Amino acid sequence: MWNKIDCLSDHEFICKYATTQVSTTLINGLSSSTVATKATTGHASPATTTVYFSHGYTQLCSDQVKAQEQSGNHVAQNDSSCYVLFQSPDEWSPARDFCNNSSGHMLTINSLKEQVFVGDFLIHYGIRRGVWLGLNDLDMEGNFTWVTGESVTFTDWYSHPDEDVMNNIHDCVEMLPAQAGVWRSTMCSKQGSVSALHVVVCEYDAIKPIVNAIIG
Ligand SMILES: [Ca+2]
Ligand SMILES: [Ca+2]
Repeated sequence: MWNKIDCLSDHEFICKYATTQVSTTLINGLSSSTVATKATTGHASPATTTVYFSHGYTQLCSDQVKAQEQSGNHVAQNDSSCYVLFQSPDEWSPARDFCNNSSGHMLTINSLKEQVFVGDFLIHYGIRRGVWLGLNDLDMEGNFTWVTGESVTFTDWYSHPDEDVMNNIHDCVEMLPAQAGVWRSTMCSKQGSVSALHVVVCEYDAIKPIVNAIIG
């Protein structure tokens, strides 16, 4: 029940604040210097840039992803995604199905920040081989799309697309961590003596934390 009373009398009071979503960038405590460097130079150099990947931070990953970490697979979390590194399957289509069947999807790079983070993650664990991206032009030559249906908002092609991308043999895309994480179109599967040996990164949604900010 409410009651009208003199405004000068002593009372307890309660303050109400808006609910705030935690910025995972702040949780990670990471700097943006790597992103700035890459934006300036075109490609980040792992030898000279700040490490953006925060080793061991997986608190916002699902129990399923944490179980992968317990099994010995390398796991990382950044912003709204968690990433798990697998050494197989080697060919693109089985790798895509493998990620889908584990309630995730093949790695999609949607921003410069994600590109730098994943590049640092791979370098941290000494990955030199090509890493499959969930990007392909299997349906229409030259029209590259993500397996998730996400818009293509960022690319980091190794060379001019006309030189390397627009052909009917190279319909899948790999990231090359040993070459500053640049992307290159390549064959989706083993052809003759050419191996399709690749590393697979599956991407999963991270848990979105909600905290109530309580001030003084
Ligand atoms: Ca992504
Ligand atoms: Ca193609």
